[in-house]
Amino acid sequence: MLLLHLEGVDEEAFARQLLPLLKDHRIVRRNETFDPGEVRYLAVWKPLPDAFAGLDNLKVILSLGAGVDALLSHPSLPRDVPIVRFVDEELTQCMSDYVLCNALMHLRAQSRYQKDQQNRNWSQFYPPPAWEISVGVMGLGVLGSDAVERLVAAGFSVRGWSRSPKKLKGAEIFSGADQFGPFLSGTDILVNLLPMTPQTRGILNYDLFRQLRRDRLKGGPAIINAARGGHQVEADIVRALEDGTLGAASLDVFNQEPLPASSPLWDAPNCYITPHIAAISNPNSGAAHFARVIKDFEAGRPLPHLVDPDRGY
Ligand code: NDP
Ligand code: OXD
Repeated sequence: MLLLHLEGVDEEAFARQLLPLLKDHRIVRRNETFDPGEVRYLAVWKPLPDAFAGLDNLKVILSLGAGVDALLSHPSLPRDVPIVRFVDEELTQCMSDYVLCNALMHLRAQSRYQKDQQNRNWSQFYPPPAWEISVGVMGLGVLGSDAVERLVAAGFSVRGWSRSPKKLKGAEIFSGADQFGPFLSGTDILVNLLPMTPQTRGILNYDLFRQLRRDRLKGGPAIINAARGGHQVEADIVRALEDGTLGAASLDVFNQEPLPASSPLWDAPNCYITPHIAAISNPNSGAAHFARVIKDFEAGRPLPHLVDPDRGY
């Protein structure tokens, strides 16, 4: 039996898509009557406090999110059940589209021209070619490494930073805490695609902003955060945008979502806010993913994209 616990997502659409793919399985939703002891698979998005209640025979947890921070911090998460996270071509494409769009916007001095237009001011300033601007990507997993590839193809100078060393074509790679400073000091546009872990919480703070390169991008360095709101210290972003430590910020994620109307981020200068839409897990690909994982598991094949709870992602 597969239980859908897709809080905030169209569960009915998922059930409809899954039915023909998993004909031999009973698919249940939380509001139906079923014996929780019979549930073998849990497909989950934003787990509620009772997400695991009575699920004593669970074999696999299928996360609809690429990020599993909410699952791993759940107090009732069964520790011995494997978690498979969502990895999907469309999700990856959309995330890289978001990163590229915002990096190009900062390269092409969009904040400046937007203000000039509002003031009916004709002032010619020629943005530099992409290769003069260095985009630094934090997190070089599924999403970060694709973003690097797309930024390299767009002509930027690209650098990346991750926990372990890597090789990515056309990019300079840094790893570990020792190389974080040198990574930041050559970065004009900083992209965050890290998972949310105790080590990465609050990483986007004022002290970090001061370490970014200041002399290339007119108006100051920019940040792009499409990972998790918990990565950013929002008061520090407002302060940095106001005092010019940062020239611009593109934010797709927030500490509290929806972003409260009272947040000073809404009015911060050159702050580009989107409502957690950089990349979405859609019912078509999500259902295909869940069905594939279950079928592979039942055929004795290894589970893909396994989360390591000790590592935190
Ligand atoms: P992956 O797990 O594939 O990659 C994580 C990367 O971060 C790895 O390169 C890893 O290093 C690196 N990393 C982890 N911890 C550290 C650390 N302490 N220091 C340096 N590097 C570290 O994740 P994905 O690329 O699939 O996704 C990244 C995040 O994007 C998700 O966790 C999720 O929060 C967010 N997301 C946001 C969406 C949105 O719509 N805004 C949509 C989808 C995802 P190493 O390679 O050495 O292991
Ligand atoms: C995810 C997200 O983690 O959409 O997949 O944020």
